[in-house]
Amino acid sequence: MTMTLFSKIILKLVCSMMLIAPFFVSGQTDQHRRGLKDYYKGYFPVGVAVTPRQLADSAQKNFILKHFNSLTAENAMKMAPIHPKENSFFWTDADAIVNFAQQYKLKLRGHTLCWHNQTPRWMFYDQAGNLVSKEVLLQRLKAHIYAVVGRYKGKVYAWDVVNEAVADEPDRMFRNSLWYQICGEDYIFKAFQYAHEADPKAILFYNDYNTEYPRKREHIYQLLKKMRDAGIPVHAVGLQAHWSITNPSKQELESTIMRYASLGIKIQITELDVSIYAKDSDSASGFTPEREQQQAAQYLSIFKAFREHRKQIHGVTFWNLSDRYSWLDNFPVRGRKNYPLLFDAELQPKKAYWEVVNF
Ligand code: HAH
Repeated sequence: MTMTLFSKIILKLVCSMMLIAPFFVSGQTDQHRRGLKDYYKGYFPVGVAVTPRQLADSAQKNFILKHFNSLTAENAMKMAPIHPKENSFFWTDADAIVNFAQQYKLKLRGHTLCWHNQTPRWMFYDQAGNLVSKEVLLQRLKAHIYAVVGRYKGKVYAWDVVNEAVADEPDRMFRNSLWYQICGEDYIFKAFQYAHEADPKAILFYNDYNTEYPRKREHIYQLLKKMRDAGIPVHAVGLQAHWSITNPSKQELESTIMRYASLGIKIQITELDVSIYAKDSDSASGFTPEREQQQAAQYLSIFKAFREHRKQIHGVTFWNLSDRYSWLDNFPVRGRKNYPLLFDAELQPKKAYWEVVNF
């Protein structure tokens, strides 16, 4: 049956009215309904670091569900909070985050199994107060990883197994932590082996910051290459991405992505924020219009790079939800507030947000 041109036009009009009608009815535009995760569907999951208290607050909970499809526990899975004494674990907070992710079908990254910070003192000392031997420390590390990874097996799909083991000093390969002093570099390899034994399906990450600085980038590359060549189960690298309005440049970021990708491993952006202070010594604080503009431009540039490298980038996670609270408040400068995220303290999208979603 053929339709007249007139009836075709009428049909088209009716159909398009039906499509847009719901927005009129609910008074909502596309911009209101869609969250970050929706704009980046087809690119990568978009995640956020959370506390159990945020998930229990209904406004923040709904806001999280609108914008994000992946979570990381900001602190709850770290060694000191979750394993305060050798024979006691504190699961309550981590369980709350895991249950939330299960309930709402969000991806969940585990952070972190072995780090020099937020590690309980008992880990390194015996009852007499002396440092333990390498054998004892590795045994304790294994027990820790088996317990935590084992408990969340099948629920945490990716683990930051080792965090920040590479040194900041350009002439030094490994951070001189107690882990390193007692075990040498072996603790890094062992941590990956234990994690793989505890959950053979989990994607295992080496995670670090300042991954774009040329010397540190090469040191991390060498560590990853050594592990890959030795058959150690490291599957991915996490770029923390604690960046600023001036760092990194798009070109520095792109060469970093390509350098790590050349190892045949996956990359995720694991702890993204863009500090409004170019330097730690910037003491004149405050979210000035100029900084707001620079931050929007930096977010535009890095998300453009992420989209262009979608084949390499397997996830982007923000480190905190909004400028209401960031770990960068008071760090590294005491008394200095930062505004590093896409949403302001009232959870409203900032200029930078629109730069990230308008493409
Ligand atoms: C990250 N370190 C950690 O991975 C994360 O667990 C924590 O919540 C915040 C930031 C970044 C870092 C640091 O802690 C100290 C100095 C430089 C960078």
